[in-house]
Amino acid sequence: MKILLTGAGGQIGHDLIGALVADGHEVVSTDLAPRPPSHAHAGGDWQRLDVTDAAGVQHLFTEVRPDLVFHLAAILSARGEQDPRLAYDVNQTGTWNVLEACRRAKVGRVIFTSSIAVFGPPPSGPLPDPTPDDVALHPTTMYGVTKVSGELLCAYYRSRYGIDCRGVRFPGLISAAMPGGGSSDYALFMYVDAVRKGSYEAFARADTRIPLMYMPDGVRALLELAFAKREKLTRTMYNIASFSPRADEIAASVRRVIPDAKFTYAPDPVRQGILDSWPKALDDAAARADWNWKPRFDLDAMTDDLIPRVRRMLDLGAILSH
Ligand code: AKB
Repeated sequence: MKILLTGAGGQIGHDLIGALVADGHEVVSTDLAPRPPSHAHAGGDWQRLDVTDAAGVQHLFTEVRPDLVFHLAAILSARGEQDPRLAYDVNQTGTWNVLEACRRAKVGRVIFTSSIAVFGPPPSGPLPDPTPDDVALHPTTMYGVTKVSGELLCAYYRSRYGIDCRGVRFPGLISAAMPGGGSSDYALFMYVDAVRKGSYEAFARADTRIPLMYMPDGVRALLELAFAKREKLTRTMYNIASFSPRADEIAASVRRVIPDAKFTYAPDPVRQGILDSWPKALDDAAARADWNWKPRFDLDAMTDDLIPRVRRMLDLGAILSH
């Protein structure tokens, strides 16, 4: 199958490209930036694409004519609060441009990567814990606002034009790749800085609890949803869940492997506010029922697998920078 990815230079693309190439697909990765050295191993073709450039998106999609598109390009929550206009342009206009190009290039299926950031505290009280798929959406960030809109656009293009657009609401994703501009990044930095410095001062409180997921489960979820039979799906967007540890529980899990690692907590008001607005845990019953979604990694299994990978990532980074 011919598969095109937008925003392939990010954290998800790093692992998704390799999985698609290994499965024998013809992969065209696109991003504003050239292929990063960290993605060099992944294979496939790499093309420059700015998703805010409607004509450029249209041209490339018509030229490539992919069967399936993974739309990953986005400005994440914390970066989006520094520059809401940029977040609007990339996430909102970019998604419109991608869906329009899919319609005109007759792309059959689009996978949209939504987020827990679509949720926010309703005026009537806190979010249900765990939070189900169908609650009123009150995002507090521009990232969340544009993800809600992206979900609605997907549903619109599905019913109006028959494009098979489907997606998942990702928890904070953790992998051996440097994240970029997310509020959930404290969780990954607890691993990265424990390995490279032996300590980390988190920008979140010790009792911060949000849904998290290890990237191998995240990539598998995208693949399973992308190739699920259409008649099995009862929804356009699905909550998916793995585990929801407090920050100090992540610290304890890291210290099982790196006993001397030290963690302190200095909450940043903006990012802590965003984290506090998100669900503590997700109810993913629909994904489990419709396409047999099930995570494989819990917190400690992720820690055991991730720390050696973070070590390799940092060693490779040191080699590349010399
Ligand atoms: C972020 O922190 O903005 C993202 C997300 C949870 O979607 N990682």
